[in-house]
Amino acid sequence: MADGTMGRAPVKGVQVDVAVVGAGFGGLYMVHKAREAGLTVQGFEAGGGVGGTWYWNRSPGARCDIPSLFYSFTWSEDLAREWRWSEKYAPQPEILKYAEHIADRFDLRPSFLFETRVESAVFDEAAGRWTVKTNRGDEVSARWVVMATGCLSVPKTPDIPGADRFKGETYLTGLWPHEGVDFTGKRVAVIGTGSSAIQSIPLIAQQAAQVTVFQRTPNFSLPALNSPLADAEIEGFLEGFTAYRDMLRSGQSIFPSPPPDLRVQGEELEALKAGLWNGMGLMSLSAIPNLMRMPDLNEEICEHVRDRVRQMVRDPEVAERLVPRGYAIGAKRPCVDTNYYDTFNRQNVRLVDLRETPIATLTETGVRTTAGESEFDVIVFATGFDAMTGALLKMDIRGRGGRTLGEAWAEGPKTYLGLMIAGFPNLFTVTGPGSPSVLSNMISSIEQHIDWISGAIGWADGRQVRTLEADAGAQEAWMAHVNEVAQGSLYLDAASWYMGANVPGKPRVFMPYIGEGYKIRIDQVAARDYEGFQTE
Ligand code: N01
Repeated sequence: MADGTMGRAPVKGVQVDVAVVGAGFGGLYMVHKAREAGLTVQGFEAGGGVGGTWYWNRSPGARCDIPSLFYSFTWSEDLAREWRWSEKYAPQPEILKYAEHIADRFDLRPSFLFETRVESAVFDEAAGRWTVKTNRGDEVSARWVVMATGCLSVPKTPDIPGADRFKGETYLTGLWPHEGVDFTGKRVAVIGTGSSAIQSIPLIAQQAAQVTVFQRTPNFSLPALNSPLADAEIEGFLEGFTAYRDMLRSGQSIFPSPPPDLRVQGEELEALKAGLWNGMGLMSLSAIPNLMRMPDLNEEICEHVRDRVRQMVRDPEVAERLVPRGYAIGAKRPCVDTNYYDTFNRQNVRLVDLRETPIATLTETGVRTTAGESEFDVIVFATGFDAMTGALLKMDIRGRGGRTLGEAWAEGPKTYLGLMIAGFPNLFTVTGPGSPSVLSNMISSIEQHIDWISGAIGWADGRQVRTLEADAGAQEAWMAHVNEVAQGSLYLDAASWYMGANVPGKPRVFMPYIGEGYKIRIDQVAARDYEGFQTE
């Protein structure tokens, strides 16, 4: 549903304190904080409603891979107490409703222009302001710009020969039709085996006549063991709410901080392995200390998971093809599934291993691999996103001296703390590269960043500071630190989207920050009058 901005006249000549790009969780909270501080704000959103990635990603089975109770904001205790999740892992429609509830509860929609894509943001050095332009002819001048554009919001164009030749139905998981898709009686190809595919394949297979899964790299997946949330679980969470919120605020949580340097073995290791099957998904993996720094330990866990896959899939040849190899568990984002492996025991599901028989081309009627051609009615591209930098680089962002963000990031993204970029004053990134971001609980990291950004704006405004900007030297030192802590980790060995490796031509740089105490560090920077930032 559009939010009433269709057919409107362009907004011109308006000056605001803050421009917010995106009406996902980050953009919604930022608008709330800015208004609470008495600032004028203009939000922009390409979609017809709020929700960001949860507005677009409506493919079957889409749901969060962090338990819902933790996939929640903590900044409003009232909100936490009045919102009720129905399942352990909330489905996409419910997460979207949560975003809509926040928008209504805090009356945030009037601050956004919907169906409006920001095309450029250009910094005027003389005025110390940004000019933001959109595809609807809007031109708004803002002192501050907050890019709440999401880390997984730009679906990758399928880089498959003949991708536009197929004449049947095609869908991208990241841009799913709002009215849904009826697969009944259809022959369906799914290309890709990341989280989006692993969540949707079991449901598509229940409906379609046949499903053929084209797998290039098998993924590690753990069972969600999803279930309705019992009252007692919700009450237990709410009883501990204040302590949980304080733990997040103090930066002492296991998410996003990795576990401490401990060696696990013997019974303790066996218990941690068993824990992978308890339905806590990614949280159970992150409970294994040093998983990403100890190759032997990691391989032991990989083999444990592989054995489980072999037990779940009846045909041993299919099982062997589904078993992930050649990279560490955790180095590509593991999935949390419902009946994924069991789906390959169905008569109507076939697996094509693209490592044995790569796709030669899509044809008008199907997919041709080196082993021959198969016909389909529908192709689902579950081929992923231009992650972390895609949405930012899609816009024409120009900082000091007219330098584009594309030029500044030609060798990969560079930020100070994942929050600001040298040469781009007064512009913030939410969960940007160089922060824990996609390796953390995103909603908690979004909350941390918006709190920090609001604090920085308040501090600068209180001192009549015209511009706040990451110092080039501080940024260089931070990036050196980000790279240093990543060295020796198993993340660097996998061709993952964390590394930009899934997008042809994208610089291969490990983008998230995996050091400890990130939140403590950014709070210290603020407490030291924004150490590492320059002001004018
Ligand atoms: O994308 P992906 P996704 N030919 O990049 C394959 C979040 N998310 O949308 O690995 C053939 O993981 C590609 O193969 P390979 C979550 O953070 C969360 O599934 O490059 N295959 C891979 O198998 C997740 O990690 C949820 O060899 C091609 C797949 O397509 C992130 O979003 C749900 C190909 C892409 O997998 C991205 O997930 C959904 C080609 N040309 C998503 N190009 C939750 O649970 C790509 N592939 C919260």
